[in-house]
Amino acid sequence: MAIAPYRPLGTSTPADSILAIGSPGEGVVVGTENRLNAGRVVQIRIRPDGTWSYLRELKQGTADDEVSGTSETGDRMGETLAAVNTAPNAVSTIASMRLAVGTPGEGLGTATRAGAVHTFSMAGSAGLNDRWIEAGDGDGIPGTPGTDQQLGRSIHFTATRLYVGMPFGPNAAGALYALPMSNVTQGGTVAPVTTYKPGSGGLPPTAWPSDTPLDRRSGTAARPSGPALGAGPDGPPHVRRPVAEPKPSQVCRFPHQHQPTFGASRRSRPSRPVPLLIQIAGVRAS
Ligand SMILES: [Ca+2]
Repeated sequence: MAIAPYRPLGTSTPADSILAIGSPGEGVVVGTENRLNAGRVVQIRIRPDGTWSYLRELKQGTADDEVSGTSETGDRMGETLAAVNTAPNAVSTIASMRLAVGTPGEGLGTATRAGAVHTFSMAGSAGLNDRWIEAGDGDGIPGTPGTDQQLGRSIHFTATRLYVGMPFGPNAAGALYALPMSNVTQGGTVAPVTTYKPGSGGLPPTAWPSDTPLDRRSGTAARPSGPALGAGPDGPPHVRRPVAEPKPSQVCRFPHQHQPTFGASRRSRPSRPVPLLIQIAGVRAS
């Protein structure tokens, strides 16, 4: 699911919300065939009093309807969603209410599960605002669609960019692409894309040892504890980092704990307890 605040015309605050609900396991009937796990997305509007109303359904359907693509078995459209209101204090518009829909099971050519991303507006019809993004199609994701790349498995919106993670190739340790909003808006121009990948831009050379086998289907087996760059479930992905050490103020101490007296020999006499008031004052000041 993904939700964004919504301010209708004639109101002074973004008190409403629009919620997108993905159901990637949904079968979609095309002709007489029920295509399992084709997936779809439903959008609803929620009002401050808790009531809600249906807005629209997004599904690939057939090749000649208003949404790009065709519902096929295993597309899993809606497996990931990202939503943003880029101007929450203004009356919401088609341009400000953005929604991205991941379809990581999308097959492209001979590449199964290559993946794709749709972008829509949460405040307008699907057909007028749908932009299809796949590797190498000119929107800023480089390369060509590859088997099990699963583009769309990790997406995140900010007010200015759509972040698209590609944890399963073609870069062995994953990569993250920040696409400017114009790149993901129907009719928008293609602006330069920022690429984050191990070994460039100050990132360490690898997100995990390069000789570690990776299960490209599940993305979990045979992998050490750190995720691939681009593998975060909902937000901008991350690289492995060392476990943070606690700050002194975060270390729990009990009143009965003793500390050695200054200048005293630890072997010749026992330590004396630190007065409780001093301990409390130290915690409050830290
Ligand atoms: Ca499809």
